[in-house]
Amino acid sequence: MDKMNCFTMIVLFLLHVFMWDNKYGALAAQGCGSLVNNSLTSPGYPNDYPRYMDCVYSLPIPYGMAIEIVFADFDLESHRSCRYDYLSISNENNQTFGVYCGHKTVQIVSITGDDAVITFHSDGSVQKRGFLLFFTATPIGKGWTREIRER
Ligand SMILES: [Ca+2]
Repeated sequence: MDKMNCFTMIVLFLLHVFMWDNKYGALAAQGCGSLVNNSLTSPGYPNDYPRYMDCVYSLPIPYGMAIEIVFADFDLESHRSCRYDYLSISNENNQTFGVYCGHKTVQIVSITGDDAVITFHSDGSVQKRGFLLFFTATPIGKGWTREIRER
């Protein structure tokens, strides 16, 4: 094999690996799951979530209410600005209520707007157990967050 042929073979091989990786990502993204009985788990939970996941979940917020999300279990790859794996909580106007990663015990996030939008992303390495979230609709300003603060 001359040098040119060898180079072509390497390029074709790398292209193949890249495309396989992309295909894997697309397949994995189909396994995002959905909200069941006001709860949401990461793909594969309580086993480690797959790599290359991009999941978006949307939940309508009843008029005059806020949605409160309780982190019953939460363990994502840790990074100080959550650039690898993250859970992002926003509403339909892209108003962000928080971006989370690492290990968290019970934490409550309150969302207002028309829809709660939850986004989960994982990158190509280091997978963790993921999350178990619970959703509750409460009248605005009378949620658990406030009750805890007033105690
Ligand atoms: Ca990761």
